Parts: sequence; C-alpha cells; structure tokens
Amino acid sequence: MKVHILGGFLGSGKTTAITSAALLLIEQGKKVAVITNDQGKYLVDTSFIDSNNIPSAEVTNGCFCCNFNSLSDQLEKLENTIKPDCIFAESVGSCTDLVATVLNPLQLLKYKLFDNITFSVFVDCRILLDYLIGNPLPFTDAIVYIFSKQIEEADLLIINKIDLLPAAGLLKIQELANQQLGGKLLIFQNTLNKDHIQKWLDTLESLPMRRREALDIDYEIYGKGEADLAWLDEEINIQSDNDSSWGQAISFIETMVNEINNRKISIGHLKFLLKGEGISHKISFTTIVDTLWKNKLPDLKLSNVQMMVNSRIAATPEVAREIVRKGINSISFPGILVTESHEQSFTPGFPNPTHRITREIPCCEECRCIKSINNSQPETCLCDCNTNEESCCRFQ
Ligand SMILES: Nc1nc2c(ncn2[C@@H]2O[C@H](COP(=O)(O)OP(=O)(O)O)[C@@H](O)[C@H]2O)c(=O)[nH]1
Ligand SMILES: [Mg+2]
Repeated sequence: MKVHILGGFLGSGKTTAITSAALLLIEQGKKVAVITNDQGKYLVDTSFIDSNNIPSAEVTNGCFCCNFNSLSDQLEKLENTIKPDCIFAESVGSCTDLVATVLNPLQLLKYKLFDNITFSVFVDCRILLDYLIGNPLPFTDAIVYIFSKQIEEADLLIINKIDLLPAAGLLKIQELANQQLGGKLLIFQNTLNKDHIQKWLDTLESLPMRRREALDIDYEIYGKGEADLAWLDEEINIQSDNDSSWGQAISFIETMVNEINNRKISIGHLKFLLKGEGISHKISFTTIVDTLWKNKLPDLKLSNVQMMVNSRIAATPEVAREIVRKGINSISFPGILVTESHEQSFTPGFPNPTHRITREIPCCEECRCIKSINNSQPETCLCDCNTNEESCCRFQ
C-alpha cells in the first residue's frame, strides 16, 4: 500500500485533486481510500468525498500531527478492511511541519503498513506568484509564516490552478519558481484537468521511498498563525413552503460572503455542502474569491436543503458566528424554517504534536530499527529492538 500525504494552504486544491485522482484510479481498477482531516467535527471535505462514493475515514478535531495515533489507527483500519492500493491523506490547510510530525513518525513507527509514503504540497499559483515577487499577502505575518514554511518543507510542490493565471503570469511564475525554489520537484497543474491529475499520479508512482529533512520552525509563530484563523462548523436545514430552499441557501451564502468582504476579513477557506433530494453540491470560497460563483450554480426548486458550513477565516470565533447569524437573519421569513444543529466555533489550539522526529540515527538497516530524537525528549529508540538490543541484526 502507498500513502500519499497532501499538505499546503487552505483552498489550494487538495480535496479536488484527491477526489479526481481517486476516481481516476478507481476507473483504472485500483482500490483507493481517503483520509480527511480538519479542526472541527462536521467536515465538508468528508461529505464531499463520500458523495463521490470514495471509501473514506476522517481524523477530526485537530490536525494529523496532534492526532497522530488517530491517523495511524485509521490507516490500519483501512488496510485491514478495504486493503487499498493507495490512501490519500489530506492534512489541515493551516498545518505545517508535517515532515517531522507526520511523515517521519509514520516512516519510522508504522513502516510495516506501506511500501511508500509520498508528500505533495499544494499551493495556489496566484498567491505563490505574489509571494515570490515579494508582494504582501492578505494575511497576518504569522499566517504568512505558515504559508512560507509549507513551501519550504515541500520536496514535491504542486503549483496549482494554473488555468486561473493569464499566459504572462504563468511564464512569470515558472521563471520565479525555477529561480527561487531550486531543489524541489515542481509541477505546474490545473487540477480540473484529468491529464494533469494523471501526470501528478505518474510522478507519485515514480518517487522512491525517501527520508526528509525536518523544518527549522518557531512554534510560537506557528501557533499564533493557527489561532489567527477561527474555525466554525455547523449544519443548517432550510425548509420552505414554496420550494425556494435552494435559492434561500444561495442567499444565505451570498450574505455571508458579502459580510466577510465588507468587514475586510481574509478567507482561508469557506466551504458549503448543499444537499437535497439526491443532489449534493460543494461551494467553496478561497482567499481570492471567485466573483462569478453564482453563475456556475444550478437553479433548483427544492422544499428542503441540508447545508453544512465549514468556515476558516481571519477573525475571532465570535465574529465568525456573527457572520453566520447575519446569513440566517437574511433568510428568516414567514414560510421559511431555518434549523441549526451542531454549531461550534473556536480558536484552534496551540499545535502540540504527538511526535516530532527531527533527526534519526539508523542502528540497523536490515530490521530498520532507528534511534530518533523526539522533540524535547531524550534520545529514544522507536523500535522494538531497544528493549533488547541483542535482537538487532547488528548484534548478531
Ligand atoms: N480553476 C481551478 N480551480 C481549482 C483548481 N483546484 C482546485 N480548485 C478550486 O479551488 C477550490 C478549493 O479547492 P479544495 O480542493 O477544496 O481546496 P483544499 O482546501 O486545498 O482542499 C474549489 O472551489 C476547487 O474547485 C484548479 O486547478 N483550477
Ligand atoms: Mg480540503
């Protein structure tokens, strides 16, 4: 089994790429599963993957790094039930330091589970272009720090959404990325194009198993960046007497987006999953808002729409809640019944990874036992042979 970990900023295209890749591989007769991950409990990404009939598991209530055991349990569970040829695992978009906290620990502690583990970092080419030119990004310094660390730790960087750049912009980013991001494998991708997805999959297939350098990172700034982006998730049911629930859902979304815009709040990722009468539709707003979003939607007459909201915006949880309230008020008319459930909003906690393996000292190539430096803990051996060094091939 192969495990493909995806990192990269909120809204950079990870779920879209995973869904498309999984469907392509399933079409080709492969068994595939997906692990989703986010700060809250009710995840739009999981519902979206499910609605595409792709087997999935999720790690909720925090990132892979802080829930490493849950991630490895899910990997094991999938291996024991579905036995997939490959698993795609998408990390939280505000997460970084994944090499030290997820890839190295998986590679050292769970190596029996898989033949290879790859790491793709996704980035929106338009934001990367500004970043490489040196233009300011619409985020606090701490969030920009996370963005920059994600790029730094990538060995395979997917420079995504190239279809949204004009030709001159594409040439410019190719030039700057090749100049400034030397040593990384770069793929310029349009994830909406199946051929590009196939090329990314071919690249993943060709990558050898490798050890990666852990980041040098300041957790105080990283923690502040996480906290600068409030999380909110909730489910809202809209019932109407005149089959206008779909239209009301769109009005609700529009009010929220306008309110965010009026308050000049930057969006990390604002996602909605709308369901009703066999229809499931994801609507996504990222840092650069697509102003034509409404034109791409179907016009449906539905009496009941179930809507899941996941919001990660540069504001406090109170403000995130106020914005949802504003949306709800905008559709509260006689004949429309709006019911909220599972609402939660919070400031994500300080990242506290289960493991942070920054350095390894191989002590046996054959049995792969490895002594590791686990963050702020004394040097420890992470394999069985530590309990009995005599059993290590090296001592025989
Ligand atoms: N035009 C275009 N849109 C994309 C591309 N990749 C992703 N998107 C859109 O970007 C938004 C965020 O994508 P998503 O996969 O949810 O991002 P994630 O937060 O990284 O998982 C969605 O509306 C996608 O349809 C791409 O290559 N081109
Ligand atoms: Mg996603």
